[in-house]
Amino acid sequence: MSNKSIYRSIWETISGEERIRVAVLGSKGSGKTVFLTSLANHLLNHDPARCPLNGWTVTPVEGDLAAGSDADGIPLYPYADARKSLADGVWPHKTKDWSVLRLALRLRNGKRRRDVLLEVLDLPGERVADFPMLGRSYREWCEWMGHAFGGVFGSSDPYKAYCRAAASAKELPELFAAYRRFLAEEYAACSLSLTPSTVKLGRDAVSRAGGSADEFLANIADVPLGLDAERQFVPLPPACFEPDAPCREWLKRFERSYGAYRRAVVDPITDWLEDVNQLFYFVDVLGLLQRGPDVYNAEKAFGAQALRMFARADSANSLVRGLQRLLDTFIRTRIDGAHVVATKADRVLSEENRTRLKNLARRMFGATLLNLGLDARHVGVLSCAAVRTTDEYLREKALGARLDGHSEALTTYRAADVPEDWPDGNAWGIGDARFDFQSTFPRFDRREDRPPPHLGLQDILVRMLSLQET
Ligand SMILES: Nc1nc2c(ncn2[C@@H]2O[C@H](COP(=O)(O)OP(=O)(O)O)[C@@H](O)[C@H]2O)c(=O)[nH]1
Ligand SMILES: [Mg+2]
Repeated sequence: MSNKSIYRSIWETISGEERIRVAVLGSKGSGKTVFLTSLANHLLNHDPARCPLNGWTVTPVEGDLAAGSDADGIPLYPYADARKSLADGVWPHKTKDWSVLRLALRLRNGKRRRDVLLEVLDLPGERVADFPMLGRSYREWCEWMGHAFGGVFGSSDPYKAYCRAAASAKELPELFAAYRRFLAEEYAACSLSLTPSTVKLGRDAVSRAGGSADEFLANIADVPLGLDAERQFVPLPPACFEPDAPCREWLKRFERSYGAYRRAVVDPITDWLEDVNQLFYFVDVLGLLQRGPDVYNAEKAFGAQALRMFARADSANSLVRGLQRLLDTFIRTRIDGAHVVATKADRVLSEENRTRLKNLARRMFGATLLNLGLDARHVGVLSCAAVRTTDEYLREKALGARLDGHSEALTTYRAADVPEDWPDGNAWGIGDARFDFQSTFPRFDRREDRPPPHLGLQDILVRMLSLQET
């Protein structure tokens, strides 16, 4: 048990309040922020008819919905703003900073009563790419980068080219230019593992993109590879650790800059995560079907890496232990549940399609989940729509939804079917017409005491709050 877990147990004994810490992770656009808003709305205004929880009812404990930041300086999730945006019929803006939703709740079921402090993390997906820095010295991180891009997640030619350039680089600008080139090529190949992640999403909340490698490269040309221009760092290949390698002179400098970056950007988040007991990894299966095999591969690598960070340290499974030694410094959590959630399930018609959605997510991450070393009853794959934006006309095999941001009018359209398995890579391209799942606009009532319609939110809540029938 970590020190933190001991503190938590003591706190729970004194206060009679359980603390449940939840990490919601997933790549950009997988639906985390919308989920948090709907979840908070339902818990603050629980209506068992809208969200049945095995006989439990939830009421918020008065006065604990402070805005701003909590005692540790962690920003609190801007629930009111996000809800207002959704009630205005627009999706929330992209998440630029991490934040925590904190809800003090009283749960009742007959004579049973529980007081729960629920804390849920909302994290911009980009930051997950920095997690491998956790617990690693600069040198260990360099080794990890070599492993990760040199075979474990697929062999990266741009990384090999970068290593060759680094070994012969004479000046820092030359070295940094070579690393930026590598980042740009990875970006163009849809990789989600761009680190340091502030290149993609600055701490000033500026997000950078581009249509091609060159365009992305132009957009990051002046962005520091580290906290600022004076504290830049890049991984050095093994050749640079040889006694008389010229690039060795940069070692000390990079060690310092790397340490500063880790302390400022990575450690606060991973410290928080150390005390997590429930993990939900979100995946936008429908988006992947639309975007083709490159994005699928990138998401699979990214998700597996994120999930494995939470593997139980004491896992009895030797495969897990072997993997951890090889590539992960993992988060020493007390985690006891991990779920993968296929989101936006309201964009398809019927239970059958939603089951297929779940199956596709299981094919991607099922094996990784089982290997985390958790009790099999506490891992699983679910599908969900945090807000249901469509009406279902089963007989016509059609959906009705607002497809246009400007009008209130509903459009009725034939919804595409989810395939039974991931398509064959060669016969699956970007924008494949078979996977035309429409984007819709949110439906939140202006009245806050009417939480939004949803699909399957209760299944997530039951697991998150441990409300399973006994
Ligand atoms: N139809 C539907 N679309 C959703 C739902 N949740 C998210 N979306 C879509 O996915 C986008 C990204 O959601 P968001 O929560 O911001 O993703 P995040 O980057 O993981 O926080 C939104 O702008 C919506 O277009 C949902 O429950 N139903
Ligand atoms: Mg977000």
